[in-house]
Order: sequence, then structure tokens, then C-alpha cells
Amino acid sequence: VPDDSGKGFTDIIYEKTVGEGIAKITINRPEKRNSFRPLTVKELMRAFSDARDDTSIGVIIFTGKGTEAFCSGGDQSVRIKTGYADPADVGRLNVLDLQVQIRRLPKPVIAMVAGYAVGGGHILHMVCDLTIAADNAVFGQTGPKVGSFDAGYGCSIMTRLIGPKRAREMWFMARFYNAAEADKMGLVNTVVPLASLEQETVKWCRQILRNSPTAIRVCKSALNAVDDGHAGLQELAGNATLLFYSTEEANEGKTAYLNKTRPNFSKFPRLP
Ligand code: 2NE
Repeated sequence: VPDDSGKGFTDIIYEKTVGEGIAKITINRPEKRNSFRPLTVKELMRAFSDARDDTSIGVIIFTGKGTEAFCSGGDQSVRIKTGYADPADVGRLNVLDLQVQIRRLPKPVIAMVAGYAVGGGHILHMVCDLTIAADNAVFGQTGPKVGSFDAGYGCSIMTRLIGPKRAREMWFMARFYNAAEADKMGLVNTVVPLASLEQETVKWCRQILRNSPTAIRVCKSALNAVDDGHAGLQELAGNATLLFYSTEEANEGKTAYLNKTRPNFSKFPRLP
């Protein structure tokens, strides 16, 4: 069956390897170092949503076109007083919705980083579950230099990843770190030669895909639960309901309701 889900995008490339279980989402604005404008974010959200809903997909690779940049953050040329705006738009920070979407998506998202992951682009790699970096990767926050900041996940997840002192350094100094430094700080999972970046990332994907999707799903939500508060609890608890719905006990309640009879839950054990 031809897969046409990747069609209709301007700022991104969306690909699925048929039969592999891997989706790849690429920001396609290399001439702007893959900075994002509102349209880019809207398209990314559509692609991530499709990959989430496609039951044949188990892992998502998130990357930038070319070797110069993963993403250089918000496109400063469309920044206005109310956020980032496409023509005739009021403007807002729709990238925050994308961050939440990646964080709550019940499948692993792997940032495949070549070149710059800076500003809002650095935050996008941080909200991904894993980061595979090429040896030419450069990481950093630029907000304080260009009159911006992300005091949400951009600060809270960073503190968790690299610790409060390093996080302060990264935000206050707004300097860049090379791949080896990022690796040492715990910002990335591994650093590989640029030439083998994609091959190594796919290797990680395949290893994940060999494992239980439900175990991975529940672990992702559990790993985020405490930090995400009520939203984290909701995500984790949603998995409990999801699993419960497949049991006879849950079905007993639904069937009795639909048949207008009294459910007989006495046949189910009260487990210790
Ligand atoms: C990324 C970096 C360090 C790359 O430097 P270099 O020397 O490799 O490339 P160059 O020449 O700076 O960039 C190539 C072209 O891309 C554009 C540049 O303006 C340039 O355009 P031309 O001169 O060829 O026309 N470009 C690159 N990044 C852009 C951007 N973010 N917006 C608009 N145009 C961009 C270097 O380019 C750099 O430092 N870029 C700026 C990084 C930055 O400050 N990003 C915004 C941070 S704030 C943010 O992302 C944010 C937030 O803080 C909170 C919420 C939402 C977003």
C-alpha cells in the first residue's frame, strides 16, 4: 500500500519506512539552519500526530535537513510582539505545544543531531527521549543573546538532565558546547562520527523495536510522571485504563451496562 502521509508539507519531510516501524521527521529549512516558523511547527505537529496514530510505527526519528543544523530555534525574522507569526497571523509560541506533544507521545522519539541544536532547537532535542549526536554537533541556548528565553521545559528538563549548576551556566552564559562536552554533561546519549549518524540512529531504533511496545510506552510515561505533575500522572494512569480495558473484568462492567443487567464482579480475584 503506498504511504502518502508524507505529502503536502512545505517546511518538513515526513517519511515512514514501510515494514520497519520507523518514522522520520525532518525540518527542511537548511538555508535557515532549520529554524522554525509557525508553519514549520504546525507541520511537525501533524507529522508527529500521524506517527503516533499509526500502529505500525514504534519509534520516531526527529532531525534537521543537512549537516549544518538540527534546528536553530525560532525564526527571528518572523518574531513579533506576540510570538512568532506567519503572514496575517496574530503570532504565538506554538512550539510549546510541540514540546508537550513530543513529551507525551507514547512512543520513543529520538533526536538525531548533526550541527547546531541551539535556542528553541536545543529545547526540541531535550524534550526527545534520546539524542544521538554527530561529532560536529553544537549545543546551546541563545535566547539571552537575542532577547528570548524558555522558562518552561527549556529550564526544567535541562536541570534534570545536566544538573542545576550546569543549567544555570548554559542559560546565563549562553555559550556553545561541542558534542564531547555535551556527552560529558549528560545532554546526549552517544556521539558518533557524522558519516555514521543515520546508521547508528537506525541501529538504536531497531534495538528498541525488538522490545515490548507496551513496556516502552509505560516506562516513557513513568519516567516523565513525577516531573510532569498532574499531566504526568494522567499519562501514566491512562496506560492503566488502556490495559484494564482488555481484561474480562472491565468487559464484565461494560457488557452488563449495555445489557441492562447487574455486573458480576465476584468472579474476579482480589489480588494481593
Ligand atoms: C545557528 C547559528 C549559530 C549558525 O551559524 P552559521 O554561521 O553556521 O550560519 P548563519 O550564517 O548564521 O545562518 C545561515 C542563515 O540562516 C539564518 C541566518 O540569518 C542566515 O541567513 P542569511 O544571512 O543567509 O540570509 N538563520 C539561522 N538561524 C536563524 C534563526 N533562528 N532565525 C532566523 N534566521 C536564522 C546562527 O545562525 C545563529 O546563532 N542563529 C540564531 C539562533 C537563535 O538565536 N535562535 C533563536 C533563539 S530564541 C528561540 O528559539 C525560542 C525561545 O527562546 C523561546 C520560545 C521559542 C523560541
